[in-house]
Amino acid sequence: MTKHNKTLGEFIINKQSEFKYSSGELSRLINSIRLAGKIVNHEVNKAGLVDILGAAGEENIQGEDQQKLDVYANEVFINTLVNREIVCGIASEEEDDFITIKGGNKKHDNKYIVLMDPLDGSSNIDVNVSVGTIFSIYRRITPDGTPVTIDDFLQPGKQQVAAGYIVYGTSTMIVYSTGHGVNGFTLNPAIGTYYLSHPNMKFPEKGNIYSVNEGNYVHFPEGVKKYIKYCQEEEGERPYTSRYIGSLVSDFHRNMIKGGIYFYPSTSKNPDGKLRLLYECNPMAFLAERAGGKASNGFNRILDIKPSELHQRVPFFCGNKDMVDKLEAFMQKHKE
Ligand code: P6P
Repeated sequence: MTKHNKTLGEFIINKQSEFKYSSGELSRLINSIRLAGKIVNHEVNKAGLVDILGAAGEENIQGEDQQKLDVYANEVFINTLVNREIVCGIASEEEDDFITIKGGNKKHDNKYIVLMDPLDGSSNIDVNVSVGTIFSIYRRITPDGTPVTIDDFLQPGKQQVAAGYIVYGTSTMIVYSTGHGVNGFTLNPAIGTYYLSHPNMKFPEKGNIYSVNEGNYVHFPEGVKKYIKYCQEEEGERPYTSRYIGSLVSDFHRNMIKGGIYFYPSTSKNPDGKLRLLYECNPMAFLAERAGGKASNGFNRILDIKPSELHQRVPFFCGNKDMVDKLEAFMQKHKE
């Protein structure tokens, strides 16, 4: 009998019993993300061929030119989630405000909300570098059957019931956790099926890759500057190497497999950092901790932060626990 790698669908069914609320809704939610990811993957893969590149001429709330694929990916994920009537609310980097969703009986009777960055790293699209989708799932906290409120979206990251990303790279992968370990699935595009390729992903014990945009060096806090110099000058053979793809999902994914730290500190242009707490930092922090890593804002655990607004930014340091610990020590020592 040929070796049969478990498909994502089979995995979800097997893990059903582990979900906090095993009503099957979370399974259906993960399945809808799986489908939307395949649709977006198809467009991303042919982006170079179809006139889908370049700014769509609109700006999103981030004040950034929207790439057509950003807009497209946002619509695909929202439509897939709405059509399957699984969630009662959605927040997206591409939407100024959260979206309230009614169920089939025109009531708000679904349990879950999704926050997402539908196409992170979109500035890399034109240069054929990997991009990704990041998603974060919570159970609503306001009464079932009522319209969601902002309070449902401003929960601390430790309340997430699931989180993950899809990386559209040399191969397309979905990596996610429902709280019990992190598992990676690789898409076989020939048949449109994801197969379990990276079971129970964990950061290696030690890491030696640091990922940061050193172009911002002069604007970094003193502790970050000291850490970068530490990486560059530690005695003995050069123990560290610098890798920065400019796509959070890709840098994080590589660091989780090879060992490393990704950081986007505060800078003069972004005094609170560039990354968004709710749909970039919290989901990646959820995965990092379940893969044995750590995620911090330089001083505090990311997942403990109580959000105050939908699109708030935070400084973000995430990866091997020993590397984040070291960076936090420098931040503490050189606190301004
Ligand atoms: P910079 C992409 O826009 C993103 O949000 C992350 O995916 C990436 O790590 C970072 O910003 C890149 O920002 O300022 O280094 O180009």
